[in-house]
Amino acid sequence: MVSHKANATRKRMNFIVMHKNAQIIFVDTPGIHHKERLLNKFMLEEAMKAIGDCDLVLFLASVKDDITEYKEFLKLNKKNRPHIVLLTKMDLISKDKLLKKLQEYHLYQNVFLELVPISIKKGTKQSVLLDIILKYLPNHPYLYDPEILTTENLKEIYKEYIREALFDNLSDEIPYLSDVVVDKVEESIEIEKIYAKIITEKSSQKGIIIGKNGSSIKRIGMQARQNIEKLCQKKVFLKLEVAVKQGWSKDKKLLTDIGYRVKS
Ligand SMILES: Nc1nc2c(ncn2[C@@H]2O[C@H](COP(=O)(O)OP(=O)(O)O)[C@@H](O)[C@H]2O)c(=O)[nH]1
Ligand SMILES: [Mg+2]
Repeated sequence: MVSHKANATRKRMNFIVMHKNAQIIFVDTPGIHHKERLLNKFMLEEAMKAIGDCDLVLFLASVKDDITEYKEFLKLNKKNRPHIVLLTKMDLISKDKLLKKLQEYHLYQNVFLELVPISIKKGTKQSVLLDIILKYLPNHPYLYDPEILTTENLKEIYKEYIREALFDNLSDEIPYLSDVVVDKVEESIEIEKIYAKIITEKSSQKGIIIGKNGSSIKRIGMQARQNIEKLCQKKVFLKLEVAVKQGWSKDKKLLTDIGYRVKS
C-alpha cells in the first residue's frame, strides 16, 4: 500500500523478491509512533516484532524527516539489529541540503551498516539497492517457493487495495477512523467476486464515505476494483458495504475481528 498520507500501514506484510538467486523477504511495517489508541499500540507492536525477527532492518528516513525519528528508532532497537539507513526522497531537496542531512546521520556511522540516499521518483535503481541488501543477508535455504510473491492471503491483499482507495479518495481524518474487512472471496476462471465491509466509527462518517447519491463509495470501489483487476488479470466484481462500529480502534475484540490481534 502506498499513500501520500502518513501512517497508513497498520499491519506487517511479507513481500518476496528474488534477486540474483537470493530470496529476500521484505517485511513492510507501520512506522514507529507512540499514540494512545489501542490500534496505534498494535501498530507499534507490529514494527517492534518485525525488528525482532529480521536479519536486517532498513530504516527509511525521508530527507524531510527530523533525525530525532532515527534516534527514537535506535532507542527501540534494543538488541542492536543491524540496520541500513535509507535516506529517501532525495529528489525533494537541493544537493547542499542533502549533504547537510547526510552529515547529520554520519554522526552515527558506527551504529549503522550503511547510509544510502535514494529516490524512487528519480534515479535509484532497484538492483543497486538489492545488491547492498544482499551483502548483509545470511546464507540460508529458500524459505518459500521462488514463484511466490507474498505470504499474505488474498483477503489481506484485497483489503489493502481497498484501504489504499479510502486513503486516496477521502480527505482528513476519515481514513484513519476507518478500516476494511474482506468477508468473502469467490474465485472462478473468468471473475473474482469480492465482498467487503468498510468499518467506521460514526454514522456521520458513514454518510461521507457513501457520499451524495453514493458518488464517493463508487469512486473508492472503482479505484480498488481496477487495481485488483491489474493484479488478478481478470474481471473483478467488488461489493462494498459500510458498517458503523463505534470505538472499533480502541476495542480489543473488535480489533481482533478486523484482523489486528492485540497482545496486551
Ligand atoms: N518525491 C518523492 N516521493 C516519494 C519517494 N518515495 C516515495 N514517495 C512518496 O511518498 C509517499 C509515501 O509513500 P509510502 O510508500 O506510502 O511510505 P510509507 O508511509 O513510509 O509507507 C507516497 O506518496 C510516495 O509516492 C521519492 O523518492 N521521492
Ligand atoms: Mg507503507
